[in-house]
This record gives sequence, C-alpha cells and structure tokens, in this order.
Amino acid sequence: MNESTPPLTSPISVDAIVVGAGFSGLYQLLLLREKLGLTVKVLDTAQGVGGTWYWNRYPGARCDSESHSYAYYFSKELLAEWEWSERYPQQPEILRYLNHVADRFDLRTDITLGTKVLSAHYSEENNLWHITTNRGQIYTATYFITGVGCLSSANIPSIEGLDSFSGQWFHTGEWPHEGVDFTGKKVGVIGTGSTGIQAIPMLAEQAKHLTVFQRTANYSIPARNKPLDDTFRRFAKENAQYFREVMTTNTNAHPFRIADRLALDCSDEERNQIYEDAWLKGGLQFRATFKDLLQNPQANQTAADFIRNKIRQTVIDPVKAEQLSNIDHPFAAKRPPIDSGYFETFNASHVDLVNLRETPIECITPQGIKTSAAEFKLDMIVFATGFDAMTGSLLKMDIRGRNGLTLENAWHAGPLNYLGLQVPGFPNMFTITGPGSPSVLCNMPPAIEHHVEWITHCIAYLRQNQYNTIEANQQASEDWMATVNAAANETLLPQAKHSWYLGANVPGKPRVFMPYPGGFLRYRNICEEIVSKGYAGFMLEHESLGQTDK
Ligand code: NA7
Repeated sequence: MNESTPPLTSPISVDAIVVGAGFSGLYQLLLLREKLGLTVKVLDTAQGVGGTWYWNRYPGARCDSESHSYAYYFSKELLAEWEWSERYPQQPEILRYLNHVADRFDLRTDITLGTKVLSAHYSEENNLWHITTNRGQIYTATYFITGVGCLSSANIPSIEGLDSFSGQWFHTGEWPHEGVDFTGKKVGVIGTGSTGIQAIPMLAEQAKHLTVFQRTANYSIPARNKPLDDTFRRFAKENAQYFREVMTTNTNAHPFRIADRLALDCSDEERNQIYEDAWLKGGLQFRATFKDLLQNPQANQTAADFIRNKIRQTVIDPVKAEQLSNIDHPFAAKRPPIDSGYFETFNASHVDLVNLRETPIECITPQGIKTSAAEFKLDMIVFATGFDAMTGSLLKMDIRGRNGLTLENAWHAGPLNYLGLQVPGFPNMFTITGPGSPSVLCNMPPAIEHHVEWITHCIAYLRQNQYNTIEANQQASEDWMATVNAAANETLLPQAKHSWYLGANVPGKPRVFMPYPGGFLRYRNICEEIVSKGYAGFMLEHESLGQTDK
C-alpha cells in the first residue's frame, strides 16, 4: 500500500489521537484513559513501542541522563520494581523498560503500530480533527496530541553522489534492527555530535579502519559509566521522592543541583580542583560546577580551557589533538556530549581524523568520500549527522488548522507557539515537549511528565466547563516567542552558530532558538500561573456562549 492509498474503512471516532508511542505517548494514553475516561488511540510508524529508543540502535546508543532519573516518576510501584543495570541506560534496556510500561499498564490495546500519520486536518464544521494514515484508516478526534519526540526526524545531508556509493550507508537514527557487522571493514563516520561521540569508540573496536569526518570539533566529558550496585539502586529507590523534588525544581530536570557559586570567584587552583573532581566523577554534572558557565563568557572560558587541555593531554598525535581541541563555540552552547573513550580512540593507529573545515566533502563516489584533498576508500558510511530537531517530525505530517492553515505556513518564519504546548490556529492540538518548551535542555522524562499532566488537566478543565476548544492566542504566542528569545539571549547558547537548537543544521530552516532556555522550574511556574489565571493567553470556546479570549 502506498502513502496515497484511499481509505478502506469508515472513520473511527475517538476522543483523542496521540501520535507516537514513546515516553510521551505512553503516559498520555494512560492519563487520558484512566484519569479522564477518554477513548484514545496512539498511532506510531514503528513496529514496536519506544519512540526514539525504538529507532536509535547504533553501536554505543545510550542515554546521557543517569538511569535513576531517566524514568517515569508518576508510579511508586513502577519505580520500586524496575532495576537499572548501569549508571547510564543503554538503548536495549530503555526499550525493555518502555515495553514493560506498555504491558504493566495494559496500554497495547489502544496502540496501533506500523501506522504512519499522513495528515491531520481540523474541521471547523464539527470541531473534529480528521486524521489519515498510510494504512488507509481515517480517525476523527476532538483532541490531536503529538508525542513525536524532539529528535526523531533523521537529518541525512544531501551530498552529491550518495546514490552512487557502492558500499552500505546508515543513519544512526534509523539503524537496522539486525545490527551491522563492521568487522574487517573500512568505515567512514560523518558527525561528531553526541551520537558520533558515542558511536565512534564502538565502531573503532570493530572496523579494520575508521575515518572520522569532523566538521565541528566538540567538547566531551567522560561519562564514567559503570554497573550500578545494589547499594546505589536501593538508595535511589528509597530517595525517589527527594530525586523527584530535585528534578522538578531545578533548571534542567536532572537529579542534581547546579552549584551556587561563580567560576571567577574561585582562585585558579580551587576552580581547577573543582573541574578535576567533576571530570573524575563524569557526566553532565560537569556543567553544574558553577552557576554562570552558560551566562558569563569568561566563566565559560575557564571550563572550555580545562576541557581543551584534557583533550590535548589525551590525544598523542599533536595534529589530531589540535583538530579535536580547536572548538569554535562556548562549552555547552551546543548539546554537551559525554563519552566513553572518545578522545582515546584517536590514539589507535587505524583511526584517522579528517578536518572538514580545512578540506570539505566534495562528493560521495562509488568508492567512498571525496574531500577537497583526497578520496577516502570506504566499505561503509555512518551518518551521525543528527536530526531535523523539534519541528521536523511535526512538519512531516500534513497538519492543517483553521481555514486550512498548514503548519508549514504557520511556521514559515519559525515555530510560533505558546508555551511549546499549542500553536495559534490549531484548536485542541497539543504538542508534548514541542518547540518553545524546555524539552531538550532538560532531562526528558520529567519534562514529558509535566507536559502530559498539564495537557490532561487542561482537557479535564475543558470538559468540566463545557468548553469545546482551546487555542493559543496569536499575540500570547508572539509574546512567548519573544520570551524564549530573550531567555536565550541571557545565555551563551545562541553563540553556537551551527547548533540544532537554532535549526542551523538543516539548510533552509528558519534560524530561531527553539527550546525555552529559562529553566524547568521557571517554566513550570509560568505554566501554573497561566492556569491559575484561567488559561491566560489561550482562547476557550463555549459552544453556546461563543469565544472567550483570555
Ligand atoms: P548533532 O548534535 O546534530 O550532531 C551532528 C553532527 O553531524 C555534527 O557534528 C555536525 O557537524 C555533523 N554534520 C551534520 N551535517 C553534516 C554535513 N553535511 N557534513 C559534515 N558534518 C555534518 O546530532 P547527534 O545525533 O549527535 O545528537 C543529537 C541529539 O540526539 C543529542 O544531543 C542527544 O540529545 C541525542 P556541525 O556541528 O553541524 O558542524
């Protein structure tokens, strides 16, 4: 059946359609069904639940959040019964966890897999969303909720000649389920973001020869992954409420607080010792050593210099060391990776580094990759080139709101939204961790839980008060975009010109800072205040009374 196959059956009517069966979709289904008694259908293209973790199966795929925090916290029983095995959860373990959640809460009956949403059109006539799928099914629903993930639309750069490549190529976000055997192969990898930095050491273990094509050098902190012992597991469970409190009341929804001190208030020795300790401890907590690292360029410079020195001390070949440490953006202005032996990998004699800033890729040939300096013969190419982040998966669906307004048109200058939850012109559509919310700047599960619970309360409120629609107000949305932008400008984040936070990794994408960088706590407070003011900035429509503009 192709994508334009006509409908085979009469429309199925439900209260809510949720797109995506990952962390967001599973919890949204549970709450709408169990708390509000709605009929819900979750649709997902994948053949299994798991969202991001269904697709990202590349070697080394692992979450950078620590296991005990990369989980749902809404159920004490679930928290008590699930055992994580390592400090950072590996992709197969997260997938097992999400499958366990689907089974434990009996969610599968309301999930239809292998089903891609092609379009979702709002009809003013009957105040319903009409959703079509690639399987020819039509659904109608009052609420259309997207839980499509922020990083799920693969960005495969259009490099001339890719079609002519005689070897195999893969994108890390669409990895073959049967795995890939790199043994004895000449492998090229393009991309040194979080994904490339995780995959490169693993690829180097197998490949006969590995060539890393680096466009932008990147900071990375050692993850110091390790198996979790029973003592820690027990501690995490016994203190679950404490961790929940920390995660929901800090900037980034991680289970640790940012130190309340300024980098330049310390002597050089003290500061270096703090960085050394954080380096040894490993992980994203390095970013939390001082509270001004993302605000003050001089403070940031101290962290950046420390990491650059570490890279130079680790990488033996001075040319490679220089290329890996010549980083053009402030530390953590791009998503800061954590690694297991990334820089050490470049000490292996079968691992080469190509600096694409000096010698850019010209084309892909049948034999490999040709840069302005040489042709590299390869059997396999791995694209660790990231995603059309935050908006890509939404724009891939043909979403139309009032008067046939397409999401593409609504977002021609950037993803106009209110709180990252709604888009003006699209009544009763909700975007879980959409652009404009803290999302990717946070540990995702708490951000998802917050959105799902907010949406559930909102729908409960609408139903209790006989409101037929809720829709973001245009002016409130424009003001929210200005708030997001102003919050970004208080930080060094916009200084990373090639960042996917800005949409800069996808040619033609509007350059707009997409996630809300004002912090998770501040964001939660704003959302709460808006609710306490009767959903200020949203328009709520009563069938009989007409529209109420808040
Ligand atoms: P990222 O962070 O977007 O990294 C992609 C990498 O691919 C980055 O090094 C890019 O270089 C590089 N890239 C992209 N396009 C090209 C082309 N055309 N030529 C050469 N190099 C290219 O994606 P990840 O998958 O690593 O991480 C995404 C998130 O997923 C991560 O933050 C986690 O939250 C999970 P650039 O920096 O643009 O010069």
